[in-house]
This record gives sequence, structure tokens and C-alpha cells, in this order.
Amino acid sequence: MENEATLILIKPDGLKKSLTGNILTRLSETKLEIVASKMVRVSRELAAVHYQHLADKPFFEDVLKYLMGEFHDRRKVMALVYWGEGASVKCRSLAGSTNPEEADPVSIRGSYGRITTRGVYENVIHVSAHAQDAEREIKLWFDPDEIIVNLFPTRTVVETKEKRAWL
Ligand code: IDP
Ligand code: MG
Repeated sequence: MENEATLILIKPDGLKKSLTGNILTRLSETKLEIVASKMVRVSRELAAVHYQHLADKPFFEDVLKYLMGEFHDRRKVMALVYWGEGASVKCRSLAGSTNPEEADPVSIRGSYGRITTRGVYENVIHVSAHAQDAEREIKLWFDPDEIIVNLFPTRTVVETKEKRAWL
């Protein structure tokens, strides 16, 4: 297997249930390297582009609200990039199936996920499906300078954008 990167999101239910430590411990079994991490307040636009492949599904709206934290009073997710051999396959295997009731009971989703009465699969984490999806998703969630290795080709841009600085 080749070295590749995968995007992990600890979704708002994972944060609210205080599962960050458990999830990171489980993922450490992969021996992959964490090359980026941050907390993100998820805009509707970001959620919609992230889940663009579900746009025609009846649960699309609820999945956006879920990722934005509207069901959990936690308007944030933890985003991480894991890097190494077979990163997506290894992390998805630990995550378990999309439907938490069908997921292996000892997988992360099988252990901690649920289907809500609204029908949303609250499955605690996101893992990119494969290297190609991972590239699209990592570029969506992270800037090159937020990742400590060079994953993809970059260009230099001159920005004049205002930003906050410490007083
Ligand atoms: P994945 O997260 O395992 O890659 P996707 O098909 O990409 O699965 O779906 C993205 C997310 O949308 C899932 O993690 C889950 O939260 C939600 N979802 C997917 N399919 C369903 C469904 O049939 N009903 C309700 N929610 C779903
Ligand atoms: Mg997916």
C-alpha cells in the first residue's frame, strides 16, 4: 500500500459525548502519523461542499445540520489529517460501516454511534473514502500551511486580507 493522507472529522456528537480521547486512542492503532489538526466552526457552505455527493438525498438537509452542530449545541468539529500507508482503508476499518446499527459493534461507529428518531446516522466520525476523496476534502478543510508535510502541489499567492493579531 502507498503512503497517502486521509481526512478525519470528529463530528459534533463525538465532541458532545466526550469521545475525542477514545477516538484518537483507537485511531493510534493504525500507527499513522497526524500531520494536521484543528477545531473548525462549520459553515453551511463548507458542510454542503463536503457532502456534495449527498445533495439529492432526502436526508441531505439533516446531514448538513448534523455536521454544523445544530443537533448537539456544539458548533464545531475537530478536523485531522492522518498520513501513512493505506490511511483511508485503515481508518475506515476502525470507524466501521456508515450505518452505526450495522457497524461492527467493536468499531468506533458501532460502539458510539446511533440512529436518531429523525433518522440521521449519528456516527461520530468522518473518514475519507479513498485517496482521491481525501485530496478533495483535505484541500477543502485545510490550507497548505496548516499541514506539516507537503501533501499536494502548491502555488504562492500574495494576500492582502485583514486578519486578527494578538494585542
Ligand atoms: P461515510 O460517512 O461512511 O463515508 P457517506 O455515504 O459519505 O458515508 O454519508 C455521509 C454521512 O451522511 C454519513 O456518515 C452519515 O452521517 C450520513 N448518512 C449517510 N447515509 C445516510 C442514511 O441513509 N440516512 C441517514 N444519514 C445518512
Ligand atoms: Mg463519505
